[in-house]
Amino acid sequence: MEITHIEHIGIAVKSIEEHLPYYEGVLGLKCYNIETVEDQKVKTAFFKVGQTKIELLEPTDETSTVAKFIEKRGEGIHHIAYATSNVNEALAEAEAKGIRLIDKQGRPGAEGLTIGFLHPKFTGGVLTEFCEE
Ligand code: CMX
Repeated sequence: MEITHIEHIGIAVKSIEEHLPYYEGVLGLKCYNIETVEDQKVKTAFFKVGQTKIELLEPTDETSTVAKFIEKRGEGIHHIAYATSNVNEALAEAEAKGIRLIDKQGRPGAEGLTIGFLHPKFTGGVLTEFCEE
């Protein structure tokens, strides 16, 4: 696979609104998109930092995997997403190399991207996402 850059870093928060003053007022970043991803049960807020984005993830209900994460581990870094030209090929290659997949195939994510996750138990404890434009 060819990974070109870190597409985004996902950060789990209880409330996007509560954290906007830090990202905008302290770091001086601009929130350019807020979007709900029904499939993932999250509301997302995006900030650009060069080529990479920060994605705040707020659970939309208590069954969201992000709600479970916050309950167990608290707010904080949730995943790292790598940009690649072909998510399905990257997933297949990772699986062939012994990494357990969460997604066998790419699926729709925020910002019109196709996304697919690798299980954190097989990636040194970091939930890892591949993204394709
Ligand atoms: N990073 C690192 N480890 C994580 C993790 C994360 N984000 N989320 C869960 N884990 C760990 C747990 O701590 C747990 O470890 P222990 O067994 O040592 O306690 C283990 O993984 C299993 O986790 P769990 O709490 O039992 O939770 P689930 O198995 O129900 O779900 C996971 C874990 C990663 C499979 C699930 O969160 C998932 O499918 N994630 C992919 C989808 C996703 O995260 N969507 C939200 C973002 C969408 C977007 O970016 O738009």
